[in-house]
Amino acid sequence: MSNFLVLKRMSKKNEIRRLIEVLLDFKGDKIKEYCQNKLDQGMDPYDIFNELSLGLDEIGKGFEDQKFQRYFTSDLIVSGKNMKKAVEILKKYFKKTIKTRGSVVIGTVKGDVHDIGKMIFTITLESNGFKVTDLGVDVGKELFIEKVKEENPNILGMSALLTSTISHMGEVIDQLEKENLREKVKVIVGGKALTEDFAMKIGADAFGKDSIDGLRKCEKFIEAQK
Ligand code: B12
Repeated sequence: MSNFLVLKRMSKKNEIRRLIEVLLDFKGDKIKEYCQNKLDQGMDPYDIFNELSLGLDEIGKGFEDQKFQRYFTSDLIVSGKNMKKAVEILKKYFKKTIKTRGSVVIGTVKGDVHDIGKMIFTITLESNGFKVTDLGVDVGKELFIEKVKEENPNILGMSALLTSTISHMGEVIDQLEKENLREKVKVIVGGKALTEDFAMKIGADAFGKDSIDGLRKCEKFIEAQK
């Protein structure tokens, strides 16, 4: 391997190590400093989320590793808290559009409490003119249906990060059909545990691989409804 490649790999490793250090800082001071430094350097807030997500991925992998578990539930908790702090700090830097383009009801499905990705998707939608009603986490099909009836949104969004909870998305879609609501609302799903294939199999209208992809698909729905 050339010296250049070795150096590049080393600096990437160091960057990830630094991200993990920031995400696992128990006091939560380093994340504020990190976000402020990146903003001062002129980095886009969305790119800061993406960079931090690389660190979360590493922590996730180290948690999952059966042979050599490097991270534990406590690390998931601390990194989750720090990532939420980053969301709070960075959300005010997203530009706002005044004109409302459409409405979205969103939630993380039953049994699942992961909400960072959903929050980032929500901020992305809101800063691009969507009115979003966030139902929170661990949302059962009854509440999704009730809110679709009550708010008549253009789009229903569901998030899931656990392979054990993704099936609930299909149950919500089935219930929409049973109650003759399916034609009235577009359904978009997302979250780490999902694939495009799965989304199509359960009858969703779209899968968002990340929040920008999700936004583009929501924009298409609104365009098509005009
Ligand atoms: C932080 C974290 C936690 C925190 C969550 C804090 C919080 N408030 O969200 C806590 C500590 C609570 C937690 C708990 C658990 N976790 Co956890 N967690 C993570 C971790 C490290 C990061 C998740 C995250 O926020 N990623 C960053 C965001 C930005 O990414 P994202 O969610 O994928 O979102 C992006 C896109 O997917 C998309 N998106 C997301 N939602 C939606 C929705 C729509 C509609 C659209 C369009 C797009 C979209 O946009 C986002 C931005 O681009 C992941 C590892 C990982 N890398 O994912 C494990 C991970 C998800 N957890 C895991 C596990 C196993 C658990 C626990 C079961 C652990 C345990 N034994 O207790 C519990 C389950 C609790 C529960 N019932 O939900 C596993 C899941 C494995 C699986 N496939 O099922 C993972 C993958 C770790 C691993 N590799 O093993 N966790």
